[in-house]
Amino acid sequence: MLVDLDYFFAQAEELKNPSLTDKPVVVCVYSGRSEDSGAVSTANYLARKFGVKSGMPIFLAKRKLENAGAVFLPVDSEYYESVSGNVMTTLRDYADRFEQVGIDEAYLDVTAKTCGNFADAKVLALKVKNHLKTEQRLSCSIGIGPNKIVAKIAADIQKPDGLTIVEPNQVGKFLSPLPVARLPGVGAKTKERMQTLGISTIGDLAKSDVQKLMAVFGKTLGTFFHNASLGVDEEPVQEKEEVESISRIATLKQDTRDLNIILELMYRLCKDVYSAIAQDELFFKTVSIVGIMKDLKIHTRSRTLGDPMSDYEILRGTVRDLVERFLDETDQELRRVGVKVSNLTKEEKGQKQLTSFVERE
Ligand code: DCP
Ligand code: CA
Ligand code: CA
Repeated sequence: MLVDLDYFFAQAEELKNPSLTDKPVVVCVYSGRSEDSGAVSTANYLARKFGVKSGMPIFLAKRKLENAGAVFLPVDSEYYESVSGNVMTTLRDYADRFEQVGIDEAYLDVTAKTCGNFADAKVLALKVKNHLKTEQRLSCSIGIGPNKIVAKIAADIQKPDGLTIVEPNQVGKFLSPLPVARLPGVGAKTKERMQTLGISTIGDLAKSDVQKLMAVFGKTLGTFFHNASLGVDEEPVQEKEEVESISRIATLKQDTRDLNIILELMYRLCKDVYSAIAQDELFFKTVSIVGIMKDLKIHTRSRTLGDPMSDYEILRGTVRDLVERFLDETDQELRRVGVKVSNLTKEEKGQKQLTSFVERE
């Protein structure tokens, strides 16, 4: 079962302020360069009726919603994380095994709970929907299938407040008429390449020769597309490991290679990254910077420290050093910059080793 919250950021805003519910609501990532520069993160279904979509420039969304009484809001990530956390805690109890993917969706393996019976799975899904509706005032769409990929596509097919069930013997009939872009991993480029091969539906893909697909897309992707088109997916529902990295990225007010201007922004990103790791009581061992240049090329530089650290000054100093060295190596102006910490652990390895050393003595 795949559970995905409907128009999540915008729905969370409606939850915060119920008077928004009958208005078009657009949640925006403002780049800060000028008043309306930036992109739409998501919009409620009322705003979508006017053609507003995720990723669209804000000025275009404003144009489409002129005189519609629309509300434009900046993203409030911390709040969405907390809403998401509550939802995930609720969902977890309904699953034999649980896997959160992204902020607003999760896979629930309910095979044992339902004895593999799809009618029982439907009853369970209705319970989940009702639980989220009454206790958290949130609507979601659910897909149920014999595996993750079918469940995911099923959840996407009927929104908002959808429930789509695809039993094993219906998989072929369900998938074959759908456009290939419905498959996870098929973006605009892949879709175009498939089009040139005469493949427009998942059914077309299922009929294509797997050797030919591997020749065009490489072995891994070719095999994946072949299996996906047949609704074959052996991936288990699996609890994800701890977060692997924490990063923040931002756009400079103007393209520049002025060290002080760049550092001013990067230190702000360091603060954000630092507060996230401090909150989770994490230690970092690797510090990276990312620079997106005027020509949109992306460069990264990293340093791995001798020991896991939790010190703000070390983060800041390492970032400063990496930036200085990077500016030495390039003569281009920077457009966007980012800070990332990875190799995260819960405790200081150094201390642990010391303790076990003492014990062995
Ligand atoms: N998101 C974003 N930018 C994107 C896509 C998504 O910032 N290009 C954010 C905002 C979404 C959230 O991620 O609310 C979840 O993404 P979904 O793709 O699940 O989209 P929604 O939940 O907004 O809508 P839907 O009802 O179609 O699931
Ligand atoms: Ca969603
Ligand atoms: Ca989602």
